[in-house]
Amino acid sequence: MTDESRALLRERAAGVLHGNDAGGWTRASPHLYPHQWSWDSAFIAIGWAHLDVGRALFELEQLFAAQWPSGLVPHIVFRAGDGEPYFPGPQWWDATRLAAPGLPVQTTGICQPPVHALAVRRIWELTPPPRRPEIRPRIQALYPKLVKWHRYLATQRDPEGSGLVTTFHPWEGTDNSPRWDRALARIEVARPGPYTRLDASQLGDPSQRPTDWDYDRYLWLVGQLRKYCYDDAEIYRRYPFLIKDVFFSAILAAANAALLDLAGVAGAGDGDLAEVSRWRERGHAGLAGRIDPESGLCTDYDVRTGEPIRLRTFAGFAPLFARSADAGDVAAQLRLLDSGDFCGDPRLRWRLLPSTSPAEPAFEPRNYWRGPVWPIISWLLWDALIALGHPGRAEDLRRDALAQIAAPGEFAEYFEPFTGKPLGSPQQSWTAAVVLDWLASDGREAAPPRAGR
Ligand code: 9WN
Repeated sequence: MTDESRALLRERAAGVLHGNDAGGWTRASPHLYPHQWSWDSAFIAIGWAHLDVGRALFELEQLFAAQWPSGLVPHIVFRAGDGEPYFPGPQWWDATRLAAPGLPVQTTGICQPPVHALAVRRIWELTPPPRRPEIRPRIQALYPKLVKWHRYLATQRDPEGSGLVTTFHPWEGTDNSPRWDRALARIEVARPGPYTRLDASQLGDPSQRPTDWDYDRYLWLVGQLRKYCYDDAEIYRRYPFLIKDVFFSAILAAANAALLDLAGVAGAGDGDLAEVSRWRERGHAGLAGRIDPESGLCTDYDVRTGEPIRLRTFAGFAPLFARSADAGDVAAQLRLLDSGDFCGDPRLRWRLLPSTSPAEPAFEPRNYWRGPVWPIISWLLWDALIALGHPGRAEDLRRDALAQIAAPGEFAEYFEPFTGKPLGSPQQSWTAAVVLDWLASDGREAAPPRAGR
């Protein structure tokens, strides 16, 4: 890319964030997702950090203002007015009344991968020295909330102490990933009541979105969560969809490492540090124990049936996303990453990790989490490859990821892996945010360990 085209791309990415800025929080996308989403906010904050570190931190402060007393950070904070509809809206969840009555805003009652501590670490790295006196106390105020959030995941979502987080709903990150198909298929009668979807018509192409079969089950599960008043223990006893999600768990392990890196800045106490270190170690051990000896991929498992979920998806690289300490595991995973089942498939337009392997029978190149490439997943992998000491592979990834977005010139939600066609929502905030970070990261691959005082 020429300097001129990079400058133009940067300007346009910044324009997407400004365009979606609702004043202190950012819409995940202008029409399809008009509210504040949890892990979107974390990536968005990384993008804002390149424009204004104070604004970046405010994004997360706003999100954590909706944190539940249990520590859960809800997956959506419903901040847009009635004029900007999203389905399913707050009435489907009734979550704050049932589980967090003091909250000033309506939220859903599930959560998403905890990318937030990674974002805070990046914000601090990008804070120019003159602004540190202003930013440091704000990070100090946010830090205990991050610890509380991670504690919720490490305890309420892992009563077994396995190091692996149990997810309660496909909407806890990667909606229609084939990883959930079997667990959803076990739900025989899913009558959530009448409803009208908005997503498929808004996008104009239902083939890029989950099916009605999926939505029936998503909404029925929301009804079950409501019935159990979002009580984690009760859900664990009675609810049908409980998955040990290795990708979610990997992000928690990486985020725990980020909290440890931020300890000096935040003035963290010894008790917190010992606890966070324990969660991180337990996370690494839990993931190592889920590597399938045959495929080398990390496997989720279904808590209800005890069955492993053996599918070739991006989540199989959880030890990489977690920045595993085991060099042997990392080397084996890197070989798999560039094998013909993943980035080495010669049909790929760019050598980027697809959400589902083209070799997997469930693969669909245009359908959401069942095949397309997601820039935020590329970002997480890139960030992990740097931390793991693989600058060359990280740099190739960054170059391809930028080219994928620059070619059509669209900040799409996801991309068709063979043609590079932009799919899903245009002007997706988190896509613009990771572009801003990539564009500013020349030479970052060679950087020494990050986030000092
Ligand atoms: C449901 C906002 C969100 C992302 C999710 C992505 C998609 C929502 C939807 O959009 O999910 O939460 O309506 O499809 O799957 O990861 O946070 O960008």
